[in-house]
Amino acid sequence: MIEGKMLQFPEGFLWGGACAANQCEGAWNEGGKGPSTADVVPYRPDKVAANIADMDASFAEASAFKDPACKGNFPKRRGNDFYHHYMEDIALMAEMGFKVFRMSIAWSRIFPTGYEMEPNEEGLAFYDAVIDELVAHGIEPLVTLSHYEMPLAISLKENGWESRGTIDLFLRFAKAVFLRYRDRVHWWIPFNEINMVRTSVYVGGGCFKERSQRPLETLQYQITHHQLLASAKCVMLARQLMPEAHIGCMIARLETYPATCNPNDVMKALQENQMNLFYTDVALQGAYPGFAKRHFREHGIELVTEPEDEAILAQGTADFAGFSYYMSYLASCQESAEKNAGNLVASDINPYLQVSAWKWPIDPVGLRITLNRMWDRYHKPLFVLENGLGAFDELGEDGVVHDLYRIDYLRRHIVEMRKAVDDGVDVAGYTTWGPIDLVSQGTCQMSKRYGFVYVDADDEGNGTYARSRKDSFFWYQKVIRSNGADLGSMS
Ligand code: BGP
Repeated sequence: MIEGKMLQFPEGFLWGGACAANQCEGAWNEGGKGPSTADVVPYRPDKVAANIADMDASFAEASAFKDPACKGNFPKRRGNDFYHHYMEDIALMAEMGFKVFRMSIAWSRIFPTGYEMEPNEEGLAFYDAVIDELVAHGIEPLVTLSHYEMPLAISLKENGWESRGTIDLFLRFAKAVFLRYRDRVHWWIPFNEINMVRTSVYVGGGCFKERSQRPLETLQYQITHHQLLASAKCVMLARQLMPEAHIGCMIARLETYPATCNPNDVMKALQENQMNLFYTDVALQGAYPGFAKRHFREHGIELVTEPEDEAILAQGTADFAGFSYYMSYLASCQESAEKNAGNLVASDINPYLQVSAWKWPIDPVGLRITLNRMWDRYHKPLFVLENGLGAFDELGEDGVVHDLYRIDYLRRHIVEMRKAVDDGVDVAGYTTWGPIDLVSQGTCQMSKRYGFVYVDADDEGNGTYARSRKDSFFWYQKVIRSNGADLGSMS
């Protein structure tokens, strides 16, 4: 029987928030942790994410190993000090009613250089405490293994993910954390935004461009090949060690529209969407799609592979497709002079969309489009793993942040997600980015805030790091309590 459906989220829908270890934990050299690739990224407010700097190996080495006084401003060494505030932060998330918390595990907290044979017990114990606290509050942990960081020692020795040897080192890390947390963690993702490598081989792949002999695009896809293999091997290992767990994959979804109805623009948009979905295609369907092989041929990209690779990719397919969604993009055959900024890549200006203070276009309908598009393609559960508005927040005279702009942004996106559910799309959950203010990935600013909870810290690390609830805190609490039925009124 075909029934008219109601606009509502399914029971058990996973509402929550997401963060990354290197943007929130701080304590970069405590608890036996080794330096990571994120610890050497300096403050760079002038950079937009589309313009992420690649890293110079000698600078990275000097700032991590030869500057024990930590001179310079490296905000990811501080994060929002979650390492010392996790109990309070989890209590705040529980107060909002979180069902899930997406977090990452810093590889260099578990294997400080990446080459140790045994994991660092102090690092494991820290995540034990965090996970126990989440579970005690009825919050499901969803763990990303690699979120834009790796032990700097692997980066320097192997040139990060350019080396095939990094796969085994990563699997050692994955195995240690699977074994330790498998009784309490049922949702896992091997890589955050695995397509980041197309923007920065350093951020996404721990790789120093100048140390590679390969042309840039070949290098990017060689790194990707190793990460896709690692991801597939993680899936296989996880199935063996915890058959009930959900193992996903994740991209930054760059939903791309044709700039005009010129068929050439439409074709360009199609191809850009294909190359964005290439990563989830391989992770979910287990093979390189024809369009990617054609792209490699036409661009002279030759990857070094081993005979067993096809079988590994075919066997280790993921269970669900996770993605971040911040904005949509335009494809045009005309070169446009002016561009907006954006997550991972810059976008041509779409005259129908407003932009954030960082010039990221705001397009809630694009979320419904991308959910439908991904569902049509994969027919596997989807998970919106990141969404949110980076904004300058100011404390009102009453000492509270009245972030109606953030509520408006999130509400519009949730409305469109609800419509997608009504379209028949299977959406497992929604985690907003940075529920407790944290350091920006692209610019390292603390002042680019996404949270429901304000953290008293500035870009230089001054402040008490005290937490306070913004207006959006109480709004999200109602959203969760009503399972998305009560979104307040639209502005
Ligand atoms: C995503 C990353 C996150 C996050 C977010 C917002 O691409 O996975 O780590 O930070 O973008 O970007 P930014 O922090 O640069 O505003």
